[in-house]
Amino acid sequence: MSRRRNLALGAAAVACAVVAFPLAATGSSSGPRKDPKPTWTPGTLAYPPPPENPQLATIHKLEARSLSAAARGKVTPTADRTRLTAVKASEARCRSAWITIGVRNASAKAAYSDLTADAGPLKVSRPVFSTYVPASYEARVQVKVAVPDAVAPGEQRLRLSVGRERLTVPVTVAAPGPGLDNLACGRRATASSQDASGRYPAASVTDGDTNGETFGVGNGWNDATAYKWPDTLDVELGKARRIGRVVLHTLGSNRYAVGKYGLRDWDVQVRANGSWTTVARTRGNASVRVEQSFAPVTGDAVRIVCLGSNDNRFSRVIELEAFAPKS
Ligand SMILES: [Ca+2]
Repeated sequence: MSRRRNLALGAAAVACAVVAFPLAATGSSSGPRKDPKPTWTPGTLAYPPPPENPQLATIHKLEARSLSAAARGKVTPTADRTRLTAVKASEARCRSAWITIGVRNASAKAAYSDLTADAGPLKVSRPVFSTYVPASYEARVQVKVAVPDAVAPGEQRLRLSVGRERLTVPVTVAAPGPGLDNLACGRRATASSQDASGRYPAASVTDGDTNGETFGVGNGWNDATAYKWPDTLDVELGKARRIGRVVLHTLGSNRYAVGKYGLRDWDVQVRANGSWTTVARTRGNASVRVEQSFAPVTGDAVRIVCLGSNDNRFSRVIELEAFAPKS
């Protein structure tokens, strides 16, 4: 299948993502012709206008049971975790953590809302998220919380606000102790092949950015040998390091579902004295983030041997992390 065909499929996926999102309420996978009518007041628009950057946000139907009595009838900030840890890593670009924040509209009317995110001395990649949210929906966006050089390990807070409604997420700035420092971050990454467009560089799998929403615009590797396996992705660690854990982030986003585009089967290998040894295996994966611990080994490079993806077409990896054992 040609590259042009591939891009066309990508465009179709975007169209489906926009047109079909009312289906999120029903869980249906039927095509656009069977879409239920929008439940919000359409006004002059057939569908709600997209958020500021549709590639970076997604809108979900609220789960009624998740609404506390206090939240009913309100527009409130949300976060996908109750606590965040950002390691003050040796490599500056990895002194950060990602979190998904959002605006939940539990009122009876659609709303335009400004979500503000303030983390004090920590830097939030997107301090203001302005979005339209239909009644009973939630709009979400991923943001990076970075730790500047001057901030010492300790406790900080991410404060989210929508109007008078507040949500605070504690943020632990951790020292890069054993098992916490990503040894792959900033290291040289190469692959058996990479897409010739330059938009899917292997080097981006060690840049500290795990956000799959920016796949295709520089973040994330895509190989160049469609339907051919295996593909390999190597990260040089610079010197022999003791490794006990690897985290692989494959493609999964609002635009590209992990169950369709994510890496499915792979081996993790470590190189010692020029020889590769398999230390972990994954089969049948459908998750964006896969963490694997194994008996600690010493090596100077980590390799992912890609054996299959969920569309059986290309290998796609957003980030690869390697850690020392925790003790
Ligand atoms: Ca990356």
